[in-house]
Amino acid sequence: MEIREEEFGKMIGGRKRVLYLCHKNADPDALGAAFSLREAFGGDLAAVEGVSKTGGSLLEAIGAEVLIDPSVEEYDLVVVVDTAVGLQIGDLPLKDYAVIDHHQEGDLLDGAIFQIQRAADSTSEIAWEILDKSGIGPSREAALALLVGIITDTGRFKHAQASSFRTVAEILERSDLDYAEALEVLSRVPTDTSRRIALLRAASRAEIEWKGEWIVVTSEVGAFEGSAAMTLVEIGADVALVGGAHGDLCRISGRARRGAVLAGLDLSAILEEVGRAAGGSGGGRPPGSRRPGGSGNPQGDPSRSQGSGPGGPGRAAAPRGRRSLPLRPFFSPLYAGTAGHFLHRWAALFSASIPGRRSPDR
Ligand SMILES: [Mn+2]
Repeated sequence: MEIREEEFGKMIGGRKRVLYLCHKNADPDALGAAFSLREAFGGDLAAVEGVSKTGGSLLEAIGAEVLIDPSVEEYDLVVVVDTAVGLQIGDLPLKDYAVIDHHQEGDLLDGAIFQIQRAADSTSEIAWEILDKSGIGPSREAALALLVGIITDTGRFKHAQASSFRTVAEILERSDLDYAEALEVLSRVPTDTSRRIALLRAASRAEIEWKGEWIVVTSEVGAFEGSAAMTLVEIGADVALVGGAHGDLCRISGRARRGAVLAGLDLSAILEEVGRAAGGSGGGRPPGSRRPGGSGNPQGDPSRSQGSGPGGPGRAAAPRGRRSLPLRPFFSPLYAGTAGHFLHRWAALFSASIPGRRSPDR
């Protein structure tokens, strides 16, 4: 059941033990939203498997502890935060649970007691609205956590809509925080050598193909597929697909240049089609597209368009100008062979599906 932000308190009210559960490798957006809700409504804060480096830096700044892989059966209600995809929480068997998320539809929505899932730049923004509509003023720590969540999920406002700026202004006005304090949290994140190496490897292993007038680049790395794909787009690809093997799964992240998306390239739709051809399952649509008349969102930054979660790649084709939501990377069973082998199959299917339209140069 989809509920409104102001109904959250009522929905959570009768539950004695509530767990706010963040996805694997919990980032500041998941942690910020979960922490502020936990603080406002009571309960425990947890993440599956662990938190990201930036997430760790945030936790240190706000002095919060997170339970890692707690026994979910001990809780009356589990609120899954910042994902609606079962695989992102290790396919935990959940009985009574809710979802608060800003991503595309996911497999967790069907069984949820209630959910708030809408197109927003971050889950932190939704959490802020829940607090605001409930008349709850967040602590300094919660305000800082939400702020860092919004900053990181918008790529430091590179992909931000007006509502994110508005929320940040509200947070700053109502807390005695300086914006610089949030930036300070982020500057404390240790430089990740393995990430730099992954990006350099992605560049050195890049295979470049002209598809019509598009430059399609594929590469393979051991980790940081999303960052690697973004880097390849930044240095010249119209479309970048980067794969990596993770156990018996292949994780593929795609990125497209903004100009290419504006010219009509819908990476998510293509990935969905390719995913079906490659044996994946169907994908979801952004929450806004479920409602008649659409969400009326302004154009987001399509360059963050990715393949999607384990429910399948991509979402339904978005009309030109529709906001592109941050989708999850695509996971697919890794058949015989390496990620590279699999990626080539993907790239070939992808190339066959890509429209031969030229982006305006910008
Ligand atoms: Mn998020």
